[in-house]
Amino acid sequence: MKGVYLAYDHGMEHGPTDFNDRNVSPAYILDIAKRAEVDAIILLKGIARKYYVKDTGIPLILKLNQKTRLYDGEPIATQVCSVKEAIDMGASAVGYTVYLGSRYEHIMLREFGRIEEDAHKYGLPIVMWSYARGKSIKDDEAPEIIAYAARAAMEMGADVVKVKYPSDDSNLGWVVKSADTTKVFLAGGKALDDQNLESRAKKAIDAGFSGLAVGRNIFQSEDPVARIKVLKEIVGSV
Ligand code: FBP
Repeated sequence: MKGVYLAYDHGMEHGPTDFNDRNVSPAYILDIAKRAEVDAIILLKGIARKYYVKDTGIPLILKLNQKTRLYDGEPIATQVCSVKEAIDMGASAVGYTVYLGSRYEHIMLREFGRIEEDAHKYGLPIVMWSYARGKSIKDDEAPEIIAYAARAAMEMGADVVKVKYPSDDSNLGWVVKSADTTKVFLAGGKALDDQNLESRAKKAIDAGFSGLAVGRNIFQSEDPVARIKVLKEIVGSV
């Protein structure tokens, strides 16, 4: 479960504004994943069904819920794919975003709970994107909020939790401790230069994070394969 995961669910989450002529193509992303030997690729079902080939040996994490950014109310992402369908597409794990603190968190928590039961029944790990967001959240990057997000994922039965980097990184170890045995992965966010990305990755790994699940910082880079390889060295998944 240690590693660098390549996330590519942005086309629906943000719209194609994150893409250029090259990385708008799922085939380009799958090729990067293969050449760089990423530890997993994260896709929605539409792309997985058309482009994912299990024989390449890259594990698939199928994201089961999603939203667009066209609606500007309190955040909610609902289920769009079942665990069974994910398994039929060759998934090794499933993923689900919960916006903790949203007015609709109860809907996502309930849905996550059902999916977690299903996934574990079939022997599949489940990854929670645990993001505090909505009107009640004053600072979604405050260290105590990130630790809370990690803890909530553990208590909900997630095997892996993906969290944002906190605005104050002096106690990243507390995030890991709060998650107990749930593996903590770092989300990427907007594009950072090499130095910043590597420094964040090193600090997180030193504090006990198990890896990174990164999108834009890879596919928007000039040399995505090289970038993944550097991150894999830092994580220790080479
Ligand atoms: P990035 O590394 O590009 O931030 O991707 C990670 C991710 O969690 C994606 O899976 C998701 O689409 C995106 O971030 C959501 O970003 P945000 O919540 O900031 O809109």
